Formats: sequence, structure tokens, C-alpha cells
Amino acid sequence: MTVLEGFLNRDIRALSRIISFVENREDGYRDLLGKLYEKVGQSTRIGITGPPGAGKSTVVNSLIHQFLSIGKTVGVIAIDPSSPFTGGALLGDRVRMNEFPTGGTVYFRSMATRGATGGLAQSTENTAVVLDAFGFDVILIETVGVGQVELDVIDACDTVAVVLVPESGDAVQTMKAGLMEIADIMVVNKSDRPGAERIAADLRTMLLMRKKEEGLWKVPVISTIAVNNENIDKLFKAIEDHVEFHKASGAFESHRREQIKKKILSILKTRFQREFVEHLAENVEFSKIVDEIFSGENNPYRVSEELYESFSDR
Ligand SMILES: Nc1nc2c(ncn2[C@@H]2O[C@H](COP(=O)(O)OP(=O)(O)OP(=O)(O)O)[C@@H](O)[C@H]2O)c(=O)[nH]1
Ligand SMILES: [Mg+2]
Repeated sequence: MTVLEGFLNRDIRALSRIISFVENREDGYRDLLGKLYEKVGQSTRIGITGPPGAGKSTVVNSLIHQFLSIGKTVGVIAIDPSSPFTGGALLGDRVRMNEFPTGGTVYFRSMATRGATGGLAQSTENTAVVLDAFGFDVILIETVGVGQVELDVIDACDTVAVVLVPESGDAVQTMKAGLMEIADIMVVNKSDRPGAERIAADLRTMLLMRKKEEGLWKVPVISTIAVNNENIDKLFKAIEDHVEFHKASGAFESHRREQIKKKILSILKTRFQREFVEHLAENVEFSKIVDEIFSGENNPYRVSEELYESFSDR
């Protein structure tokens, strides 16, 4: 049996191999993704983001149990698991796996940010496509927020929950970090700690102050104690409500359409960038050009223009 046949028969080992194949961008990975793409569109993507150590993984684990309890299968992508809490990607995965039933209803995959320059958002996206094609009902994506890569990843999700803690500082800080804009649901985790009520109240005030158009989703603030599973059911309900609300309003579909466009642009950008860099490495002697510019015979603008043309004429 080929790996692809194994995959189509829902064999977990075949799934892992295909994700690695795609992640390493081995020959033919685009064709494979194209084939798998025919099967996507069934999963709901949920992004969980927030500062390091806020309890995102704990929240994710509790949510997985909720989804399993209603018979849904869950694929999890954890980005930047390099934290002291999880003990690194692989160990973290293994420890987490132990908590869940075997048999393919839950699957964890970590994406390492270290060393992955630029390609992380796309690798994550590709992995999500594979998980979707495999048939997971839900894809949970955990990322530490927020840099540009995380924003791209999160933007591709249908629903985004931002997890904060009392220690995250005040609501203004949160707004500055751009977390307010991307949140469909705000979670104040570690509500067993001092200051939790204040930050929840501040967030609510802040959310009320935002200019609101009629008929838009109202971002709820949910206080949780993830370690005790407290109020995770409320979060779960809010996620369901958000998905339903967006489906009814048409925003779910328009967001997905927008993602398709972004995806095309992103694939092209990556490709052009790589090919251009290769072209430069093969054809251009930079030290000579730098000398010319340094001695005043040339300038960076003209050089860039010429290099660009040499690429488009090749
Ligand atoms: N007191 C308290 N501790 C919690 C709560 N939720 C999680 N923790 C603890 O906080 C620590 C970090 O939890 P994680 O779930 O690993 O946090 P994370 O946001 O995934 O961390 P990174 O992935 O490393 O950014 C762990 O020791 C958890 O047990 C909570 O509600 N209350
Ligand atoms: Mg984590």
C-alpha cells in the first residue's frame, strides 16, 4: 500500500509521513497538496493565541476533551513549543498524547519556529490542509502571540480565542499588542489569581468602547481556570456560537474566500522569492556591485532595477 493510500484509509502513520513530506518541501509536495486540496473544507479551524505561559496548551487540552465528548475528531498544531513549560516539541507532544485516547481521534503536530525563516506560516497552512483532508472535524492551532507570522496563521482561522492572564497587564497593553483586533473570544485564564476580575472588567469596558457596527459579533470575555477545567464549557459554547453566527451572517464564507486569495498570493510570493534568491546566488557577484556603489560609480536603486530586469528576462 502506498503512503497516500494509507492516508486515504486514515492511517495515522501515513498522515505523519505526509505532513513531514510537505513540511520538508520534498519533490512533488505541491502536486500532493493539490490532490489533497480536493478533500478540504470540512474542518473548522480554531486559533488559540496569547502570551507565553498563559495556559494555551492547558486550554487546548480541555477543549479537545469537549470536542471528543460530542464525537468530533481533533487535529492540533502547536507553534513555538520551545517553551520551558512544554519541555520542547516532541516531549510536549508525547506527554500530551498520553492524556487522550489512541485510535486517531486526536492528533498532535508541532511546528518549530526556530530555524524556520519566513516559511512558518505557509508550513502551518500546509499542515492544516493535510489535517483537513485527512478528515479531522476540528483543527486547533496554538501559537504564542503576536508577531507577523502568528498573525498570518491566526488570520486563517475561522475562530480566534485570545488567552490572557491577570499578569498580562492591563487592557491597554493588550490593545497595543494587537490582540484585541484579532480576538473573536477573549479568555482570562488563571482566574484563580489576583487581578483576574479587574482585567476581565477592563477588557469588557474596552470592547464596549470600540466602534461597533450593527449585526457584528460581540466579543465575549470568559474567565477560566483551565487547570481545573473551570468554565471551559463556556469557552466551548462561545466557539460554537461564533462559528454559527458567522455562518449565518455570511462572514464565515467571505473570510474563507479571502483566505483562498491570500493563499494563492502567498504561494506565489514564496516561489518568486525563492527563485529570485537562487537567480541572484547563481548570477550575481555582490562584492563587485558593492564596490561600485561604495566608490560612487553606481547606486542601489539602479542596481536593484537591473537585477530585477535580469530576473524577468532570464
Ligand atoms: N493557577 C493556574 N495555573 C494554570 C492555569 N492554566 C494553566 N496553568 C499553568 O500554567 C502553566 C503554563 O500552562 P501552559 O498550558 O503550558 O501555557 P501555554 O500558554 O501553553 O505556554 P506556552 O505554550 O509555553 O506559551 C502550567 O504550569 C499550567 O499548569 C490556571 O487556570 N490557573
Ligand atoms: Mg503551550
